[in-house]
Amino acid sequence: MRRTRTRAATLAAATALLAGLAVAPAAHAVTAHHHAETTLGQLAERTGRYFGSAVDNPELTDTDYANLLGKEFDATTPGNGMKWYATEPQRGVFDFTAGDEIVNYARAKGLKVRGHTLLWHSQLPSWLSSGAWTADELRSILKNHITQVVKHYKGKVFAWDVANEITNEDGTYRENIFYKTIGPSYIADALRWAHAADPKAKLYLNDYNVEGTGAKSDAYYTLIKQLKADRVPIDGFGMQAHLALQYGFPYQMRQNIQRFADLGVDVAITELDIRVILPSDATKLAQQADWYGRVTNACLAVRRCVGITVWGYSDRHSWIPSVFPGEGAALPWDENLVHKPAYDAIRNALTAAGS
Ligand code: 9MR
Repeated sequence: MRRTRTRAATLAAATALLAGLAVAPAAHAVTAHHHAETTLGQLAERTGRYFGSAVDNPELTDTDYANLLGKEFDATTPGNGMKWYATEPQRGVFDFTAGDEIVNYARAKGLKVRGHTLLWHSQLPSWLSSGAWTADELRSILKNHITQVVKHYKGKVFAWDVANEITNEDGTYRENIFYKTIGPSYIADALRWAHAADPKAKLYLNDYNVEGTGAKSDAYYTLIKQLKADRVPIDGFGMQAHLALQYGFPYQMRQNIQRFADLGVDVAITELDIRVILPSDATKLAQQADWYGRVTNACLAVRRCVGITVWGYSDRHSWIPSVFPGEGAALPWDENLVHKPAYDAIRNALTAAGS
């Protein structure tokens, strides 16, 4: 919206003057209106992308937080609600309460939902992680889990992180329970089972420390190339992007996104946050803003980078302080739901790309 005054605004200002009121508040209201009109989600949509935020179930009871999330974003990912411990707490007994709660919230707010995650080494129910399974048993457990969960959310989840964090930093396969019991074939099978359960859902592999070029992203490049050659249904690569100022910006991020796109898959930034060593200050927040802008621009530069999701949007709710004591302030809004410089950097990048 341009800031030129409409005839109606001029008339309103004149009326206000006549009524003895100051004009300044009216000008302020125009600015506020301008912000209310274009959300990050809408700006992303103008570029053919989405801009999402993760949400964890308990956060839905934080009304201000849930309302702002629903207004500003056009996509969401459950932080925990669709993980194995939540969806199949006992063998063959499924519980979709937490995931459904987020899907229903998302529907009410008009957000689309990324599903996270069908298979991960972490947050498994103890019946599964402590069991001694043969390869055949575990294969059928995995197949049933994926089939039930993906069928339940068919048409409600547009993309799934099918396999999460399946490689080590050096690019070798992570020795999770599935790898140790079944071997590496579990990855292609998981993708095939998910595809059979919902042929329209976009199926992703997802990991951290893969935003730049290096041994770990090289391993995914080789794996996805092979999966494509074998005609395994793989649609996308998720780069979590849990970044930290003290470790430097990912090396050649745009080129890295591009090389995956060139394999014929989509790329998504799935769990973006950029933590700082506390206390944060203006210098750190400025650098953080620069990085948020760079990540956004790296995605915007590649046609097949389809969207960005922040892992929560406010420092009020973040996984970081409990996992990395002394670090945090990683998100574009502060604890009071006030924008930080990072918000403006994202907004500016999206605006420039969409105009
Ligand atoms: O945000 C999630 C947090 O609430 C959980 O305690 C944590 C458990 O490991 O998982 C967090 O989300 C993770 C995501 O599922 C996978 N990538 C790393 C995320 C941060 O740990």
